[in-house]
Amino acid sequence: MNIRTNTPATAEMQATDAAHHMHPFTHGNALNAQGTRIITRARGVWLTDSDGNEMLDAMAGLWCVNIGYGRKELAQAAARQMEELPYYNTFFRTSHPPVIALAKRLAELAPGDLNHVFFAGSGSEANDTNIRLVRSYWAAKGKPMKRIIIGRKNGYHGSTMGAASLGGMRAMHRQGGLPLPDMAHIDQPYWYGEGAGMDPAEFGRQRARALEREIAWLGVDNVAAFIAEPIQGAGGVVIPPETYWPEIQRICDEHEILLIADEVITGFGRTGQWFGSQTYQIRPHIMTIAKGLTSGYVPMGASIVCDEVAGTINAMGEFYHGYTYSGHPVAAAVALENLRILEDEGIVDHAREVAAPRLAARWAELADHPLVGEARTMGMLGALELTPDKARRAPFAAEVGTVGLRCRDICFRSGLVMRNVRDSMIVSPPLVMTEAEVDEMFARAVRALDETHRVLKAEGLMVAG
Ligand code: PXG
Repeated sequence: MNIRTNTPATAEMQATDAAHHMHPFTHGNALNAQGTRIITRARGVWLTDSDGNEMLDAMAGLWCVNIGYGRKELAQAAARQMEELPYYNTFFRTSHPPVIALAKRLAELAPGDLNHVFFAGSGSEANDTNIRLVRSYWAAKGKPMKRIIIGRKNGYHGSTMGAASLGGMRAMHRQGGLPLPDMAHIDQPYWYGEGAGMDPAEFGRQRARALEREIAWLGVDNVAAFIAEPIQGAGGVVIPPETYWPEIQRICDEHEILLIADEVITGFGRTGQWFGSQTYQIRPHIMTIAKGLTSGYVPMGASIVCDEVAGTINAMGEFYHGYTYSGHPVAAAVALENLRILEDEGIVDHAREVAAPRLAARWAELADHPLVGEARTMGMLGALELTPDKARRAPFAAEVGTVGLRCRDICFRSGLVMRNVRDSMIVSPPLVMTEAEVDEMFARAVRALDETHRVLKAEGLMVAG
């Protein structure tokens, strides 16, 4: 444990933070009693806090810093654009060079005929755009009844009213009267958690066919679209069985259902291809992007839309939708520079051929740890399912999340940002990680798991529920 006691400067910032800053996804009073960790600098895959502690960031911020921290080229691109044209909108028959270049670049990178980009400020906003796009599309096609969008339980699509409704997070729905009308949610392809005893391939097919059943139940004339993350991120890095996506694709093809791939996490190299849709050979009509689009250096999200949907929307008259910051020039300039770096430095290839295989190999070793029920990876995403009973892969007797949170705190204290979802631990590191850095991440994970195991035993928490 290399944590030093808080300096007076840190304590003062913590007090001010507690007094005035409301944090996202946080129990405010609990946090304020404990105090925040204040991150002051970052380089490569390393974070530094206000007391000088260094931490290896196995989460790439919040799944977004794909090219790593501290790339001056992005700062320079932002500065140049701010001096040239810091802001202009794209509403009233106006456009500007960076947004034009970025739309073209994204159309080139995105698979199939995803050739048209509607810009937003975040992934949530982009998904709100998608709700309006797909409903407007069907209305323009003379089928205004096709309004229902099917998502998945434990899916995550953002935190606005619309995006949270698409998502299947029950705790979020309970706050604020969600989901909005005309949203439905099917079961997720979470084999470890929900497929016990079943062959994974069969489980994958079964969970995909839940979509077909739901469409039949709701009536195909009422269903506009299905939205899903190629791999669920916030839900706990749920990697679907290989049978899942081909079956989903078949169902969407056979029924008149638009497919929205939410690539906010899986985009821009995370799975070893530019997009998760390529990894899983999905042919979406719309793709949601954000995060890795700018490597998180500035906020930006977008919907990349296929020829048919964009053509219909463009022809229907005015689409009454847009954000002040749709296609913000500074964000667009930063995104372009980020994409240039990803491409020129072969970072997606590096992720696929160097970093991800190393992560997969080291992660597989963790499967032997007495606390680990399953260790899985896909590209630069990984999860560890913690269990008190390896043989039965049983859950803990303690309230769900108790052990995960314990482990997360121990990770942080031992210089590793690896976070928990329920009682699983997840990683999504910068794609630029070297093999040595993957090894360092692994070594820190082992130390943290050992320490967690020791603490759980000492406190009598290694008990199955
Ligand atoms: N779709 C997906 C798949 C996401 O992961 C969003 C949409 C929303 O993007 P914005 O930019 O509006 O946040 C996300 C965001 C977590 C966590 O705890 C994950 C996200 C956001 C906040 C927390 O893992 N993902």
